[in-house]
Order: sequence, then C-alpha cells, then structure tokens
Amino acid sequence: MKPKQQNGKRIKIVLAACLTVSLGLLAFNHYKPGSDADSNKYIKVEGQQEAELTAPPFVPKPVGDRAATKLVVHMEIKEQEGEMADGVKYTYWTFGGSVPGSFIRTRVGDEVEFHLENHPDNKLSHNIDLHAVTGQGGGAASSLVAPGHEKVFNFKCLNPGLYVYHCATAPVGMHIANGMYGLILVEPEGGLPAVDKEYYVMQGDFYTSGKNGEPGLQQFDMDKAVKEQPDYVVFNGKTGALVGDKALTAKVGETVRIFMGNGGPNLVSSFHVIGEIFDKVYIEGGDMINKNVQTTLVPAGGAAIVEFKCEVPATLVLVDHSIFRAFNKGALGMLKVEGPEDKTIYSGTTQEGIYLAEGGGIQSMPVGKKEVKSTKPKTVAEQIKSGKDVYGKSCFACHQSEGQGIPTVFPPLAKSDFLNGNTTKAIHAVVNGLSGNVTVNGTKYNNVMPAQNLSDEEIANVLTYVYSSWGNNKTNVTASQVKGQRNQIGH
Ligand code: HEC
Ligand SMILES: [Cu+2]
Repeated sequence: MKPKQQNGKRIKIVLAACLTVSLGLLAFNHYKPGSDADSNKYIKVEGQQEAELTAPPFVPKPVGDRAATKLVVHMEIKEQEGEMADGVKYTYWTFGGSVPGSFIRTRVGDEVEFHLENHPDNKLSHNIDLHAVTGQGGGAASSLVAPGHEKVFNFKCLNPGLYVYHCATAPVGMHIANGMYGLILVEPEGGLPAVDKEYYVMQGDFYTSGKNGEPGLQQFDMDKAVKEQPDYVVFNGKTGALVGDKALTAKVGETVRIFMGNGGPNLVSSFHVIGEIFDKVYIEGGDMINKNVQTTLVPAGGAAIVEFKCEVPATLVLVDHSIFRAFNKGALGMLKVEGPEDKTIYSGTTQEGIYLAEGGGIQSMPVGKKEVKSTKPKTVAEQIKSGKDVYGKSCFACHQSEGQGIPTVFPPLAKSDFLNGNTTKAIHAVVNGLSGNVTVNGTKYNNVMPAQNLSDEEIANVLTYVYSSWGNNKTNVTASQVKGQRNQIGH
C-alpha cells in the first residue's frame, strides 16, 4: 500500500505544478505577445479589395505601404491540355489556367476571403492547401469543391514570407504532379524593398507514360512518380517556358528579384543562375537573408526569394544545378540582360591561340578505342545500328533522344535544313566542332559544339544513323568521305 500512496501524492504535486506553470504562461501570453504571428493577429483591416492575380512569369503590383485589408481572391480551377515540349501534349490541372498557378500577393494582417471555383467542364473535385494559412489543412479541409461549384473560406495572414500553395485532394501526389501548385507572397508591413524587375519562376517534375520527347498526348505515369523518376523537370510547367522570345529580360544596372518556388512533387531544386551571383537570398522564403550565394536549395513544397543586380550584358541561364535535369529534362530558363559592356567586370576572350604543352608536339584528346579494321565493309543497316550507339554516347546529351535539340541552345538534327542541305558541312561539324552563328530551320544558334573525338568509321555511322532518322533525307555517309574531309583540313 505504501508505495501506491506515495505515487498518488507525487501525481498530485506534479499536477499542481503543471497547473501553476500553465496558468502563468497563459497570463504571460495574454499580456505580451511572444512572436510576430501573435501580434499580427491584432492588425486591423481597412476596406476591401479584389486581389490582382497574375500568370507566371509575372507578379502583381507590390503592396507598398497600403494598410492591411480584406482581400478577395477568386481562383478558378481548369483542367486543360497544354504542351510539355515540342509535340508533347499533356493534360494539366491548373489553378487559374497556368502552371504554376496564379501568383497571389498579400501583406501581413490581410484577411483573405478565398473563393475556390471548379470550372463546370472539369472532371474532378479539387481543393487548396496554402502554406501561408494557419488552420486545418492550410484551407484544404474547407475547400474541397466539385466541378461546377464554389467554396469560400477566410484566413488572416499572420506570417510574412513566400509560400507554396497546392491541391491536396487524393491522390495528392497526382494532383500536384499534374501542375496544381503556385505561390502566395505575404509581404511585411511596408512591403519588400523596391527592385526594378520581379519575376515568378516555379520548378516542377513531371511523369509521362512515354519517355522524354515522345510526341503525342502523354498520360500521367503513377509508377514513375512513386519511383521519383521524372521524364521532365521544368520551370513554369513546360520545357522552354523561359527561353527564346519568352526569356526573362532586364537591363544592365537593374536589380532583379525572382520569386522561386518548387512544386515538386518529388525533387528538391538546386537553383542556380549561370553568370550571376545572388546578392541576397531570403532563405526558404523566410526572414533570414543570406548574401553572396551561388546556388540555393529550394525544397519540394518550398520557396526562396533571390535578388541580384545585373552588372554586364549576358544571357543568364536559370538551372536546377542537378545538371542532367537542366540539359536533359528541361529545367533551364533564360534571363537576357542588355546594355553596355563593362570590361573591368568581364573582358570576354582576350586571346586565342594554339597551346603547346612544354616539350610536346600537338596534343590530342585521348581516344577511348582504337579503330578496329573491319575486314568486310558494313551494310547501311549495320552502319545505322552502330551509329545509333555512337549517337547515344556522343550526341544525345545535347541534341536529345529524338534529335529535337533544346530550343535556342542546341539545334535540332531532326529535319534540320543545315544537315540535310549539305553533307560536307555536317561531316565538317562533327570532325572539327562548330561555333559561331549557325541558322537551323530559320532559328539562329550561337553556341559551341566541341570537336567529336571519333574515328572516321564512327562518324560515318553516326551521321548515317542521324540521316536515316526523324524525317531526314537518308544520306549514306562513308568512312572514306569522312577521311577525305579530315585530309582537306590537314589533320
Ligand atoms: C556538347 C553539346 C554537343 C554535342 C555532344 C554534339 N553537338 Fe552537335 N551541335 C551542338 C551545338 C551547340 C551546335 C550549334 C553550334 C553553333 O551554334 O555554332 C551543334 C551543331 C550540329 C550540327 C549542325 C546544325 C544542325 O542542327 O544540323 C550537326 C549536324 C551536329 N551538331 C551533329 C552532331 C553529332 C552527329 C553529334 C555526335 C557525334 C553532335 N553533334 C554532338 C552541340 C553538340
Ligand atoms: Cu486537385
């Protein structure tokens, strides 16, 4: 009995102590709010206004010094077909008709009246979970809405920051994988510091029934999604959303702010801009600012705000620095900076010449395999077969699986007028490399293709393969033609 009594006593003492401490804490909380979120609850709203929503890569006007208000958001869900890449169709599920969904810009203390509208032509129910919301499911619990219906709920913006929103209807992963995500910004009192240009970029990974580049309408592939093996990793919903005439722009001397989100569903982004350094990064979209950053990690379902000043003219390249995603799956965008050069910051090439290693003659790249002297010449079919292997190991990374290239960076080999127009020039390109201005099918490229260190026979085979594929003119290139080209240029 004795031990039991003792236990009972101990419980009573512990309970009493707990009660005293929690009462004390309650009193403390009541009189002295302990954090921003606590005090922001008391910010009074003035008036009411309809929220401006924008499709990427644009963002609504800054809040500036406006007072907190009742902000009415009308967000319409649309299931619609779009283009993932050239000739590759996909049925996207969208917030506001774009991937990522419409950008929402609020300030701390705003009371948001959120109208989620599901278009009558849609097939499925959806909802929304906004990471800026304090409340059950981030709003998901109150917003499940069937096609042809509307749901309304209210929330107060307690914490400033850049937040992801997404659909949270089962199967959640599939709704996100189909493009149901976007960003909501909660600016601090008085707004973020002014900059010259603001842009909205969001990464997402996509899982299609066909492999990367396979044309036609592609279905969502649940298996690949579960295995986290995307066929596409892209900025703003599709390959090439931010390249060519859709590239972001700025002028020398301007400051640029990118609201960078990552919808996932699976991958984390190593966000990097080739040719710039982030002067400032609001880490994970929160209050903490890091300076002078090369690459910032953007979690799935997370965001970051990056800022930099454009000092010199350049085509800056936005990438996920998990670099195969950039060059092989689409996570590549561009920001064109125009204006006067500043040679003290960047000189360009100042000298070009032959480099001779001390004591050596002209160096050549190590050749992987010695040329095997074949006794019998290959048939065209055999040439195509081994040319395909060469393509897979030497050309595929840049010109892509179906010879489609990458817009503005790597020209297409499929139906290329350059290739089909002149066999000698094509051989020359592979033997010597190619740089400077080249026009392929009306589009200008100004990039560098390194000389391919391949044997005459390998070059003949790969070109024969390329000519026999993707609608090209079926020219048969022979090893002696390649040899002739080499001799012409004196190697
Ligand atoms: C490192 C990337 C890279 C690799 C690898 C590469 N190329 Fe290229 N290729 C380019 C670029 C870039 C250009 C355009 C050059 C320019 O802008 O001046 C080009 C241009 C060409 C052209 C002429 C333009 C056109 O589209 O018809 C041909 C033909 C060509 N490449 C064939 C090949 C073949 C065949 C291979 C493999 C043996 C290969 N390339 C490997 C990047 C590459
Ligand atoms: Cu949904």
